[in-house]
Amino acid sequence: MSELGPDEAARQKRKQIVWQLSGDHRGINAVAKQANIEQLENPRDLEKFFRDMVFIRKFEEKCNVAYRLGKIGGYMHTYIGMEATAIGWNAALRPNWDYVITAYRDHPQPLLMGSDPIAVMAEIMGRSGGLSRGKGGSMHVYDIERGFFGGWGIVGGHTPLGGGLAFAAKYRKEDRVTLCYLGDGAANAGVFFETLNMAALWDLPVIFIIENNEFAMGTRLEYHAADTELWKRGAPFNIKSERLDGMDLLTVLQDAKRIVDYVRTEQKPYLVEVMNYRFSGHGAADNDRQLYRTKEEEEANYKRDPLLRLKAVLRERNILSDETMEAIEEEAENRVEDIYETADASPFPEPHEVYMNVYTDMEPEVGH
Ligand SMILES: Cc1ncc(C[n+]2csc(CCOP(=O)(O)OP(=O)(O)O)c2C)c(N)n1
Ligand SMILES: [Mg+2]
Repeated sequence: MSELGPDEAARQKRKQIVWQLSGDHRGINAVAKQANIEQLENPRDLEKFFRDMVFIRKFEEKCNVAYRLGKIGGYMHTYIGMEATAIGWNAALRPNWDYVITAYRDHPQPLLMGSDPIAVMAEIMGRSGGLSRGKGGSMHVYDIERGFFGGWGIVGGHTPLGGGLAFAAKYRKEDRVTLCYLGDGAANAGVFFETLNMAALWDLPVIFIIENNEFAMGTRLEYHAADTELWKRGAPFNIKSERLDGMDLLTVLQDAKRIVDYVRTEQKPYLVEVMNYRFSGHGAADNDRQLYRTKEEEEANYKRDPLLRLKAVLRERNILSDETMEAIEEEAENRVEDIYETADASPFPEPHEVYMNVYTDMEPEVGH
């Protein structure tokens, strides 16, 4: 038994799988040279995706700084390192029509779905200008107008809601697709299996995206899942399932489009296991990652960085020069600073608001 896990062989096997899926064994420049940009109607779209990815990365890096300054309270979990997954899947959706629901790594989705970034930042900072009026915080960003249904903290607990969204769409005869993201840890939750059963039974147009970032808090996949082949979770329910790469944006775009189109047309559920990796700790307060993973492992995964990969494609295929990419990064950094300053000027909710929008008819007690 190794120091980090009961099954070194399983880890090595997964590394092989991940390498093959993403072509990592060939090196990012070689992959970039052969990147399938022809799948895009307009290769210049890659510039937009690059801007999105840089913006999300800078936005969350700022969140990390703000958390350390005490400007953000409670729990906060970033999506840093996993951005290609949300960007690629979001691109396959119909804006302001399809539905998305996720757990608590929920900053990128509303940003991608068109929510006001100031309102996203203000929510994370617990301010009244936030999307949930500052009462949800980082884990409960929500923007119903855009079709973003949160932002949930109970592991696996939102998966039946994802099924419910798809049920509602089908019941109303609307051809909306629901993306229900969940983590590898959440894939063990009992309620997820019940949801799969009903989704299959009622042919619900929902895609369960299991983001296998290899950890549930400080617990490695082999320690928490009896079967680490998470894509097989759909098999007992006859749900079409597959394992996909989550780090290479071009690959994600292609897979996501194919599957979203299938689900919209066929009106059936789908399940994917997406291989990605979280670069940061579990949450902003997790600062001893070496308790459960080695520095060498982190270094190897930083080389799979979706942002580095996308930059390699833009450079190798002569879409953007290094200078232009640097300018875009600087622009995003300044934009994030402005967003942060504006959000910071928003007040905290009034104390009496704590009793609003909750299931109670209690009157606030004087002195509390
Ligand atoms: C039902 C429940 N049990 C335990 C927790 C504590 N908890 C919070 S996050 C987490 C790990 C979940 O890991 P995963 O689903 O892989 O998501 P990731 O954080 O990797 O995105 C746990 C156990 C919780 N929030 N809810
Ligand atoms: Mg995980």
